[in-house]
Amino acid sequence: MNGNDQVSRCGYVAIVGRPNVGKSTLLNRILGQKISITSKKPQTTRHQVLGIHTEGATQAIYVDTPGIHLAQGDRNKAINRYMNDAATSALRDVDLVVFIVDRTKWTEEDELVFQRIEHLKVPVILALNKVDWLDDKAELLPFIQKLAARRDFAEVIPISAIQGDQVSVLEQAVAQRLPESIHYFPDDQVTDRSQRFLAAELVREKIMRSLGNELPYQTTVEIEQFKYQGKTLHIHALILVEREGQKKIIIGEKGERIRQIGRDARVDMQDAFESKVMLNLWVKVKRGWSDDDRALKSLGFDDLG
Ligand SMILES: Nc1nc2c(ncn2[C@@H]2O[C@H](COP(=O)(O)OP(=O)(O)OP(=O)(O)O)[C@@H](O)[C@H]2O)c(=O)[nH]1
Ligand SMILES: [Mg+2]
Repeated sequence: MNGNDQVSRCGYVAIVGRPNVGKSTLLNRILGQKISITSKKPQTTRHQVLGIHTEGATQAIYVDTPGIHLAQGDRNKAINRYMNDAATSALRDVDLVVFIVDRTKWTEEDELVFQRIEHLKVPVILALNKVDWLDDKAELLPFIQKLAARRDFAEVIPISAIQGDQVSVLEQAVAQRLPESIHYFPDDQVTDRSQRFLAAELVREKIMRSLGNELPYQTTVEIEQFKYQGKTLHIHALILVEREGQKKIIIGEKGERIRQIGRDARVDMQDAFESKVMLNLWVKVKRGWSDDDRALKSLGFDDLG
């Protein structure tokens, strides 16, 4: 597996934190490609996504997770329970945890995440993200001291996932703590997710990014066709919403919004799949999909280990 006499290392690294702190941005930055979608809105990631980063003799298998969030009102739906479970289950059997916070902002949801990692036996690295947005770096120290009084962190690293600052320091800190082991995945594999999954996610990302506050959470995407005809990849994606009115919003005035979503998604797909892509989008009302365990399962929300 490794051509020199370096020790072979491999292990699982959970990336956890409340919604919107930059977990998926960090994963994409480490891998140098987009495998997990990101947006300004909380609760963008819904599934566990593995990002496999192999460098020389070391293979770090990062687990991107949905942000752990409080159940309240509408958020106490089946899909929200699924997301919190997906995040929490990622903490089982990992070798290392990267706990991400947004600078020195500490909310009730950060506290909730912290309580889930507080007593873990594996090392936890604390990453303070978005420091490119921090005016006064002196703010970090008292914040770190307070947290470090509550649990021993293997390392505390201020980073900017979006600009890449200190991300290699974080990668090093991870690499040196991985157990000696053979690699679990082939060295050229970057994720456990299929291209179909990524295609659906890219459509959802554009929906998240182009719509107002509530609607994105009522939406999911199913890929109905994913096949090559000659050199062109033909993708048909079905956007499911909860209500008729939501369908109208996604389609937009004279279909303008859905065309824009399609154009943006297609650009990313061509990049990701290194192929010409023809993308067709449909919108359909499927009432109650987000609060119905059976419907969720049939839509692929059934991957909890
Ligand atoms: N300024 C700045 N913005 C960042 C940084 N990292 C992430 N962001 C932004 O923060 C927002 C949330 O990023 P995501 O990576 O989607 O966050 P997440 O933690 O995966 O969120 P969920 O999937 O909802 O749990 C996006 O708008 C990112 O561009 C950073 O280092 N600096
Ligand atoms: Mg995410």
